Amino acid sequence: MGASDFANLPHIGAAVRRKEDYRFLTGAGQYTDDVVLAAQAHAVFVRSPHAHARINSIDTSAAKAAPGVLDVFVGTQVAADNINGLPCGWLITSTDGQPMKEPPHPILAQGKVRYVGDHVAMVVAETLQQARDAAELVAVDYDVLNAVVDVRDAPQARDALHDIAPDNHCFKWAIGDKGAVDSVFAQAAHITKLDLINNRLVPNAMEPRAAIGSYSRANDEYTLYVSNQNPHVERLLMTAFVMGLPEHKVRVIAPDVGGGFGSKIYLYAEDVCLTWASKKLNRNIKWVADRSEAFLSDAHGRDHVSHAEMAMDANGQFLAMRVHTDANLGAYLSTFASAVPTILYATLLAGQYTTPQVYVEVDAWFTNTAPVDAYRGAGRPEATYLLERLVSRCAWELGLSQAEIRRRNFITTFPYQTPVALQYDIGDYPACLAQAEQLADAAGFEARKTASAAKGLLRGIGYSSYIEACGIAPSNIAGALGARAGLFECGEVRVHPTGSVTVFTGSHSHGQGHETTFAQVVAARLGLTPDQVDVVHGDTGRVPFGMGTYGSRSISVGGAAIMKALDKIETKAKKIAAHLLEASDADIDFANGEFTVRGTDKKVTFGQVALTAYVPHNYPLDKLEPGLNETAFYDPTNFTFPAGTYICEVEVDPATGVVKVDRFSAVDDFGTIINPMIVEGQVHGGLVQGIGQALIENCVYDRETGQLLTGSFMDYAMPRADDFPEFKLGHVCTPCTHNPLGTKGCGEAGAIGSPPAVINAVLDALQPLGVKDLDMPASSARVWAAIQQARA
Ligand code: MCN
Repeated sequence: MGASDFANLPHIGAAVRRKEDYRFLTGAGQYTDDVVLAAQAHAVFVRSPHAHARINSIDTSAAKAAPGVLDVFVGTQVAADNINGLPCGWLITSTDGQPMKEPPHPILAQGKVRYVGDHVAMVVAETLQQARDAAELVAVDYDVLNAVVDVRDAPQARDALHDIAPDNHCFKWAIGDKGAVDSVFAQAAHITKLDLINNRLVPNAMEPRAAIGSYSRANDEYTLYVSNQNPHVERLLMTAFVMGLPEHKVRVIAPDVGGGFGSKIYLYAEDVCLTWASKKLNRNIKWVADRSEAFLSDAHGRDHVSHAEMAMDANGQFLAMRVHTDANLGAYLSTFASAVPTILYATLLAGQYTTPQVYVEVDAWFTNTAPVDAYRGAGRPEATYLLERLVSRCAWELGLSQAEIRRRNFITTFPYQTPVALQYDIGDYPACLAQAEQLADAAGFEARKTASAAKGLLRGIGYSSYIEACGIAPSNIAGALGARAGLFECGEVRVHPTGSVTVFTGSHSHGQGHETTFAQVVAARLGLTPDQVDVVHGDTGRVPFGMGTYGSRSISVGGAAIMKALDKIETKAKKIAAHLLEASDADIDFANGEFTVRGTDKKVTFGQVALTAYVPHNYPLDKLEPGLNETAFYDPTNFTFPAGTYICEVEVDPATGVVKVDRFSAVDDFGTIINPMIVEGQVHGGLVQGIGQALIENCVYDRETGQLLTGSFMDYAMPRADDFPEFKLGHVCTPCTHNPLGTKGCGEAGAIGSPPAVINAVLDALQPLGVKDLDMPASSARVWAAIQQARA
């Protein structure tokens, strides 16, 4: 079935209420901490209080003797049991042809700790309180070393983190033709330059990470319950790379998961420790992070320091761009850390524009901070922030409007090959901008600005035209770029004898509503209602295989795998129907849940066919197996390229520096939309995260000691509903050309497109005062300070 036929099916584009919400709203969800196994013990991790220190000794004797303690584990036992360190899933090759530096990432510290929160020991006791009390008794003798937390300080750090990276440098990577870019710059009529920082963020999923390790002596099998976004990947990494176990002996279950935003993609040390210790103690062992632990030990996001330049002709036509970025990787390489500031970042720097030449160079550094990895958007927010800030600055320097400079440079013919590897299949960027200006009432801005001025307030408008690559990705391209895994997805459609359906998907839902939207897809194809379709995910014991959820890939890759399985179901069901109707299967049509013989009024329902498949009394058994159950794997041929324009309007109080977001309009192109209500929710959530980054969220380590200064919600400001106006959303639809649903991912767009719109608006407001630059977050203190500095 083609994407345009699919878009016209019933239930597609319908705002079906989320099936999963009844469970969540009535407290019936099953999160990892809700799982209680027999004789469950509890683990507590002893974490480093220092950012960088040598471990002279660890004395666990008092802790082991404490009441209820089953054992205390340290790094030497890990090494003795040949448990490897955590692997990195993406190999980046430096410009000199050398592989990136991959220092060991032990699950319990061996000889050294490298960030505050690094894992030193695991205490297991009968009760949580006993484990906590005993953890206090673990005595660690440290020699404190100098710490480095800011990426700009990393090359000069007095004490390197890892022996194999004496200057803390992990890799230098580049894309584009430097020579060609430099020669365009040498002759350009105008060059705009910008230095900017993309602030470090803490993901803060509502449910902190949690895991239960379990071992069965009866069959020598492990089960790991874990709050995670991709259980099959977790299992693959843990078995094949870390523990050396056969995969079929480990089952990973990620039950209900209360948000992840990227931070639960990775294999973490705690997950391995619990699995390993469950066999050693022959006990089920639970660990649930408290919020302080989450701040310290979840992988963080962003943390780039960049310099960007755009070369233009006198009319504001972009001729070439060059960028240098220093990326903070934290203390160790997390699972996808190396892909974020490279493949997922630099390849997006052409944006929506025809810039013929782009050159990007990235230096990646180790620092004494928590590992940095993908966080909602992963590389693409960093690219969009840089590019869209630069583009608005170009406009201001040339005296053009923010809309006009974008319109002059938009790509309008597709497919479009960018100079940074990606090929966009389709889009309509001018249409998104035009609709966003209409929604935002851009024409009325000057009048509103005058009204604000009458109140003593400064009003500004900011534009951002983002593009992202999601639906990650073709395995062969990813492999050529360094991925150490495939990036397909798997779906199984199991039709039951009574005609209801269970779908098993390798995608994982942790807030995105898959149980509803995937059911809509199946119901649409088979002529059922979404209630007749159940969606199972998050269990390696039930789902055949999966690559999980990140990069807004689930509907476009996971959904497409289900579509392929549905094609197989339809083909087989038509054969059964043809037999029942005594016709040739070539003459059978299937629509609205009915099989008909073309040109006749003979028909049979999907339910009758399903029953026949399992009660094959009248059945072509000589040619066809009974049953109606199909599995498919889908590997996309390209990314999908959602794009849009966001317009933000702010009022700034020059006396206090307080920024109020007064209007926010977002027009996105997600191709065909399955469920507009869920998509709207995804965009709202993304916008809140992006605007949060732009205005208040900031993860700060002390530059001298390496202590995390923003380790609780008292110090790390999370956005709240009353920080925002009612968002105005609009859509343009250019269906993706290469997946059978025509969908493009929507899960990250809001977080990608919004930060530059906000900062551009604040800078626009502050222009009369001479403020030309501002880094995120534009907190009132920072804005006020920038105003004072400009006035001085
Ligand atoms: N959808 C749709 N029509 C489209 C595109 C998507 O109806 N054209 C629906 C999908 O069917 C799905 C939802 O929208 O129900 C999101 O789909 P998609 O864009 O494919 O993204 P994923 O499901 O793969 O979700 C991942 C994405 C990412 S990468 C992050 S990070 C993120 C996000 O989703 N983390 C989230 N949204 C989140 N939402 C919640 N509540 N919690 C998180 O941790």
